Amino acid sequence: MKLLIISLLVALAVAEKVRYDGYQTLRIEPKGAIQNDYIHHLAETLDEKYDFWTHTRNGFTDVMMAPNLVGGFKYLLESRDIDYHVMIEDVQKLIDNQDGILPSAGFYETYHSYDEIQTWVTDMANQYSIAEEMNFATSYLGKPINGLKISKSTGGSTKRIVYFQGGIHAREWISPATVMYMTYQLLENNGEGFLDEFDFYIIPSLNVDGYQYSWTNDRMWRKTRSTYEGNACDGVDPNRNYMYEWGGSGSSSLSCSDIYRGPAAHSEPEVSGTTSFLETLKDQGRKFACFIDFHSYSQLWLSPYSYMERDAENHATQVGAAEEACAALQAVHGTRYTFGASASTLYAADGCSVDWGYAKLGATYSYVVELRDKGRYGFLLPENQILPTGEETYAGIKALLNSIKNNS
Ligand code: 0X9
Ligand code: ZN
Repeated sequence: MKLLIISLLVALAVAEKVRYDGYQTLRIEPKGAIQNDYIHHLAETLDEKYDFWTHTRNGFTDVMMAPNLVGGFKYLLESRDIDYHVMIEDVQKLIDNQDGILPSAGFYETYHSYDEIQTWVTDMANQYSIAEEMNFATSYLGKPINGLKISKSTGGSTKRIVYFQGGIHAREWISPATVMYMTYQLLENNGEGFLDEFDFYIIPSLNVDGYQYSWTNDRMWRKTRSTYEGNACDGVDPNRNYMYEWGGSGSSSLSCSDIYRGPAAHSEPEVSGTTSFLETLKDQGRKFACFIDFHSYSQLWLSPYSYMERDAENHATQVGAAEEACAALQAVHGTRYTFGASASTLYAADGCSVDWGYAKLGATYSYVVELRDKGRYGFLLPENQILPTGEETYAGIKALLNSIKNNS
């Protein structure tokens, strides 16, 4: 009987999961200003019903849609002579195939659940004397957002801070996986000589509620899991929730949008908690050298500003260091990244972490890094790419930190 109940419960839990059978992802490649403006307009007006995975101002846009919407959408594009192709035929098939390629995969060759990530944090802190477990914040659903401090200093440090965060967008699983791999490498290699210069603060998975939800209920979930009275949909895009130029045109006021900015800046405890943690360090007189928010996908290394096409005062320095990072990254497995200022390279997005890290926290080297791939798998990057992504990104980070070291 007990077994029956358990299997019924399991069946129910499985049945609850959102399925993406027959969902397609199209890659749209508009040409010229009229087509570009039209796609931009579609992304702004249809984004509650269609899932815009990514879009660039003057490049391609990837959009996922339910089977019943595919025909109409293709017709819309064809009638305007806009180029597109089907990038993913059946999203559910990719979700089903995503794991299980490596027969006896190691820890850094598989994706890990929220619980496993938090256990990993504790294990790292226990294993390495230079690592210390940190509770950065608590999520909307009351879960701890834990991470690590890596430092050689014992109290009263005046070293510049390097800060990494992963997993702000739930479905971008390669982000926490890469941050964990790099943290492990840093610990194994005793800080790679960087600990004389910097203290590291690292959060592998920031949006823990959303991440968990992407494991249990909806693989394509992006936002937090907060609920606000009067809102039709749950969740806020945490990367539109930062208190810098919050509430502009590169975000949405509609709760069902994937770029919903939330009812107020820092409404999300994941954002308010982690930013206050960092601000406290700043108030104690600490200087931030580097702030990186890891996302996927598109292979981009972007600096401020994001809220509009505007070059930061440190634009040349930022882009120069990003170029060095991307060259070192490419040298490992040949993976090509594009670098530049965020809004000019991608599209304007306000209330983003990269702008906050630069303008409010004062990190000269503030970036948003979009990891692999360029759309073949998108958010559903197979597990056999975790290790190579980790290796190349780590090489990029080391080059970046060396460049920061040499630049003052
Ligand atoms: O839109 C985002 O938050 C990031 N892309 S993602 O596909 N991972 O969601 C990029 C933010 C970078 N800033 C600009 N878009 N300007
Ligand atoms: Zn993202």
